[in-house]
Amino acid sequence: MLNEQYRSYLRWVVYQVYPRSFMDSNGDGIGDLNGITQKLDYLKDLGVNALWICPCYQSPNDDNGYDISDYENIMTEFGTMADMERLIAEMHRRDMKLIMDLVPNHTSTAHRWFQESRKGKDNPYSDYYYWFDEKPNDWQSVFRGSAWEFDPVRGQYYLHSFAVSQADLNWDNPAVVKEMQHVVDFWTGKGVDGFRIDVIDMISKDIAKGKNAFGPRLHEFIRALFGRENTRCLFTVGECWVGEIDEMIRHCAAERHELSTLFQFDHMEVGRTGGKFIPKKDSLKSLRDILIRWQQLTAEHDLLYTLFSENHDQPPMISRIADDRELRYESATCLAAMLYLLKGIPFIYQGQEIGAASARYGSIDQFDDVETINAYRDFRRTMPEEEALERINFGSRDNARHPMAWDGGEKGGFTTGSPWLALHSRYREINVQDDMNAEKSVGRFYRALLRLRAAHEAFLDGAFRVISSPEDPFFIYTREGKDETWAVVCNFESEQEIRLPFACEAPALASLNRGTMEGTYAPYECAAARVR
Ligand code: TEU
Ligand code: CA
Repeated sequence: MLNEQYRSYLRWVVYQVYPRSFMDSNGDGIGDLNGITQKLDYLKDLGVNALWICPCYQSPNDDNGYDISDYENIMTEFGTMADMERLIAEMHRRDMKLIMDLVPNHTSTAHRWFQESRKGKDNPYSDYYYWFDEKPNDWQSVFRGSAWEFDPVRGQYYLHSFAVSQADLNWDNPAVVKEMQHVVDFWTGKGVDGFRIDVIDMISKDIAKGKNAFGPRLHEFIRALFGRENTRCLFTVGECWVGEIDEMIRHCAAERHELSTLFQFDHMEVGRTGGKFIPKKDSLKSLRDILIRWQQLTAEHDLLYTLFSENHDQPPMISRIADDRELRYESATCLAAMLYLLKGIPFIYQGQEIGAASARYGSIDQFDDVETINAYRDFRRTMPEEEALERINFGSRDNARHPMAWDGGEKGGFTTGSPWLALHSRYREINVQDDMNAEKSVGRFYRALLRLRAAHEAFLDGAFRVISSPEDPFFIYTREGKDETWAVVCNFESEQEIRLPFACEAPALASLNRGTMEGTYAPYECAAARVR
């Protein structure tokens, strides 16, 4: 049984904001904190009551804020600390929770700590990072190339698991633990309600044993951040690459006072193969089977599960395993019903609520993401431009980072200036205003779904039960609460005759007009009803 604090998180509906691309309030073409404040009522109306805001700390933006040069100051382009304090106050006035993005594994090489550390071996910051005379192994960066960079100032190699300018912090140095505890306390003091923690499993390494993550002190370090008296009250969600339930238990069992929950990424591999740039024919069936597994595992072990299908690193799911063209509305609403009526905490990525799809561009110059550009350079060593661009268009993180299109006007209602990244190639078709006015509106469906979910305890902590069979080309499940049971039907890519083993009321939620829960379902049609 989940404890009271964890059960309260089941009422959270989190919207992930990529601040650079959400709303520009001052015409410089870059999204900012005041732009988020301007849109709080839009988010409240959507049915959201918590925000996860990607890093907005001082940064040179080599990795768009995940390369931090000052954890306790706001990125110049995003505004001021006063703007952040106003955003927090305005959110709390609307009873919205704020989850900040903590990046404890690495800093920008522009950070004061790195600038001091590189000066030599005898200063207080010398061991804040990993320094070696020679490369101790052949580790590769996640963004390609060696993970070891020679620094001419210090005359040694330092570790960077990501971009060259993202130096990994040495957590075995107690001073680093203290610094990160201070960062958590600083933002908790500002009224922040929780943290999403970037690559949390990497903060403990064992270089001698070749482990760049899940090192021997991982849980000690996580507890050093969130197991303290003043931090146990925080909501914490780790970006973890755990594969098995026993690892998730070690991270998230309530009595361990480590993480409240985590992002489990098994389903992020659907629709692709051999890394993130090569598509693979796939369908919602793959997503369904993974969701079923983790619904059952987390229920069995009283763990909180995060319900998400995208984020700022992933191309939109409907472009990968559904139909983002002729059946874009049906695909987007089916994915929402399939995901967000399950047991867990909904995480909605900006644009998902209007059926955002992947973009397409004809030149690498229209991309920004460091991972994408490094991958393109790699591909061009062995393949023609056209094939390299095909891969980039499929897998680039920029697919999720185009400025939010609030309308189909000249700059998509995002800015009055020149947008930092090209507007989405389909923004005139996919934008908030046109969606809300459309006969089939993804946004209206999201509002109805989130209202239904919030109104019925069965969707918050009712038991999950699979009704459909593994070979069915659709997904039927129920949520059994104390007083009522609800059924959810999500059809996949082909028209199906669907029968249920129980009687239902008329659908309380339906993506297309239908009067009963049984009968013919159009491709990607979905519905939910109370079981009689
Ligand atoms: O991503 C961690 C991570 O594992 C990356 O490999 C990411 O999943 C990859 O881009 C997927 O192809 C986190 C952040 O979410 C990401 O935006 C940062 O670039 C990265 O850490 C470094 O901070
Ligand atoms: Ca701006």
